[in-house]
Amino acid sequence: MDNISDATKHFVDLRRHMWIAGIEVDLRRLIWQIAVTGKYISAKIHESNRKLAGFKNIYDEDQLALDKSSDQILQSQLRFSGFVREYASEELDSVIQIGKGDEKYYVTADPLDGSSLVDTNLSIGTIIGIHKGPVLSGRNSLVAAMYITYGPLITMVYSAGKGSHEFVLNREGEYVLSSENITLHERGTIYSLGGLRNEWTDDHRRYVEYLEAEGYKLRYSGGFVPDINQIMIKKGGVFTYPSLKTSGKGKLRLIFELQPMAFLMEQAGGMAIDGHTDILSIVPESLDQRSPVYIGSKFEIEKAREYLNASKRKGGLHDL
Ligand code: AFP
Repeated sequence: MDNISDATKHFVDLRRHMWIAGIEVDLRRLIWQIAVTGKYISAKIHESNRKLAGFKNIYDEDQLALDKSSDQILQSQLRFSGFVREYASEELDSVIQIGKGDEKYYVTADPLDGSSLVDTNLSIGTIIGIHKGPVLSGRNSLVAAMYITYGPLITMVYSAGKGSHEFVLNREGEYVLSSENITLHERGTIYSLGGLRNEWTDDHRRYVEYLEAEGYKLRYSGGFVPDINQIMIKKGGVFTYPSLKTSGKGKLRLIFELQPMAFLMEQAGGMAIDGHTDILSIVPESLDQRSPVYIGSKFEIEKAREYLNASKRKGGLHDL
């Protein structure tokens, strides 16, 4: 899609952007509905005043953990939207039908990722995948993805297969276009490293040492959404939560966290692999499936693939 002329860009809100992009009407409405829900979740975060599960609110009612109340807000918004047939969430044990059964879309949600960071006032976020079929299908069914970052500003990045675009929630409560067709550079300058160093495999450790020798700057908050958002908005770098000695599949969940972010990163000209295979090419076998991840600009991800496969090549490491 051509960039909207500068004259109108500052006044392009989310609905107008999706209409100009020619996105299918029900998908436009669903993305809009979820973006609006982000405002309610943000209000819940501020209302919670750092109270989490187990505390009483002012009505002496049990205060739900923020991630559970965020899930309930999403469910209530999507249940009668008319566009969502099934809903899967990190907060639920199974996929639930929340439509009549003839709706077009299936939604995955990490309603509030990084909720353990709320008490530190660090940024956290919501991650959404929108599928045209059952959600355990990876690239074959994913048609859109978005994340909302609750930080000093509320920002939202979405893609429906025509580039990744960032919007900022303004004082009037409108999502206004701030960065259209985000395009990552070939390589970046930041790296974001999950997992305990003493649990890293040798190949992963050698990859990290390479990045450090190249002068990459460490940026890691413990929140997947802001850590990915930083690579998206700075247009390069790598986030990794690798396979660990004690947990071969790493920590992050394939359908709720990794595949939506992989979709957005690929739409921005980046890549996402598990060390060998594209994240989006993995067909999930269960809702709770986890995967190692290397996600960001192409240079760093291809370099990761080289290091992660080094020990498989005869004679071990070559000059990489
Ligand atoms: P919480 O949702 O429990 O805060 O976990 C956040 C997360 O799933 C993801 O957002 C981070 O990238 C990752 O965990 C951080 O994990 P470590 O705490 O092991 O660094």
